[in-house]
Amino acid sequence: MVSKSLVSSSKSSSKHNSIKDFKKDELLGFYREMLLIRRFEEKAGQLYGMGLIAGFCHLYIGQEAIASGMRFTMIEGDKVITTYRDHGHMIAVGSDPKKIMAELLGRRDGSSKGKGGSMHLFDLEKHFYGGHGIVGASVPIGAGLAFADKYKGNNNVTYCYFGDGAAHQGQVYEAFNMAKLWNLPVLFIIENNHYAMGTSVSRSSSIDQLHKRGIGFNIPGVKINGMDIFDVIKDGQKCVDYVRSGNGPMIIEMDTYRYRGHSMSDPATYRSKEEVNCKKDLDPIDTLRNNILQNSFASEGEIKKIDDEIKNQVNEIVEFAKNSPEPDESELLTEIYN
Ligand SMILES: Cc1ncc(C[n+]2csc(CCOP(=O)(O)OP(=O)(O)O)c2C)c(N)n1
Ligand SMILES: [Mg+2]
Repeated sequence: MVSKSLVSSSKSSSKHNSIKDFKKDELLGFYREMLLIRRFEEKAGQLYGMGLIAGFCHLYIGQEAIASGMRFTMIEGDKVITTYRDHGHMIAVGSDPKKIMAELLGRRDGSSKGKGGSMHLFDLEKHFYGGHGIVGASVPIGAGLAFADKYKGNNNVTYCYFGDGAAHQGQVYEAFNMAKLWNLPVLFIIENNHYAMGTSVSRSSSIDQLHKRGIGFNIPGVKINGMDIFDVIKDGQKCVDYVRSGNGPMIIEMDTYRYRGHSMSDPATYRSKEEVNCKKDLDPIDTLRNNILQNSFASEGEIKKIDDEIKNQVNEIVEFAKNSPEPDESELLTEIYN
C-alpha cells in the first residue's frame, strides 16, 4: 500500500515528472503494492481452478499501474468506484487483502461477509464504493458520489473507473451530461484494455480515441499510457488537479491491456498469441522493476527480498481465507434486497 503520508505529499503535478522525483521508499512501495495485486490474483486464479472460488472472477493482471498510480494522487476522503474487475483497486485503496480473499472464497470474514463475491467488494472506511457487475453502472453512481461531495462543499474527487466496452453504454452519457451541467468533481477513467469480453474496440467503436467521447458535453479528455506507473502519476495528477480545482469532470483514457481472459471461463481465442506476447514486453511490473534497478534505487537483493515477502504474505492471506467459516444459514436473507 502507498501510505497516507506518501499520498498526502503528492500535491503538485510538477513534483513527479520522472523516477528521479520519487523517494526510494515510495518506489519500493509501488513495487510492493503492484506485485501484491499480481500475486494475489494469480493465486485467486489457482483457487478458482481448484473449485474454492465459485461464480464470476475477473482478473486485473496487466492493469496494476493504473490502480496504484492513481491512488498516489488521492487525498483522504477521495472516493473510488469501479467495475467487477475490482480486486486491484480495493487492494490499492488500502483494504485488508485477507478480507478480500475471504470474500472471493465466500467466507464469513469477507469484506461483504462472504455474500458478495469477487464482483461485489466494498469498503466504506476506505471510501471504496464497489465492485459493480452491471456494465456502465459505476458511472452514474460515481457521478452521484461526486454530487454528494459538491453538495457538502469539500474538495474531494471521485475516481470513477469503467471499461472500453462500458464506454458505449447509454447511461454513461446521461451521467456525462449531468456531471458537466453541475460541474461535479468526478474523474471518469476509462481503462481501455482493448477488449470487451471477446470484442475488440476496433470492432465496436466508431472512434478509437475514447477520451474524446466527452466533446459533445464539453468535458475535456486525455489519453495516458496505463502501462507505466510514472506516466499514470505524471499525467494523472494534472487531471486530478484540474478536477479538484472546481473545473468539473474530466475523462482519462488509460491505454492498457489485460493479460488474462475476460473472466475465468474465457478461452481467449479472439486474439493471437503474438499480440499477447508483444504486449507482455510492456508488463507494468517488469517495467517498474527495471526502472528501479537501472536507476540504482535498489539492488537485485532488495527486490528479491520483497518478492519473497509478497509470496509469504499471499500464502498467509490464503490460509486466513481458507480458515474462515462459511456464512451461517441464518444469514441467508440478511443484508440483501429481497
Ligand atoms: C449491462 C450489461 N450488459 C452486458 C453485461 C455482460 N458483460 C459483462 S462484462 C462485459 C464486457 C465489458 O467490457 P469492458 O467495459 O471493456 O470492461 P473489461 O471487462 O474489459 O474490464 C459484458 C458485455 C453486463 N454485465 N452488464
Ligand atoms: Mg475492456
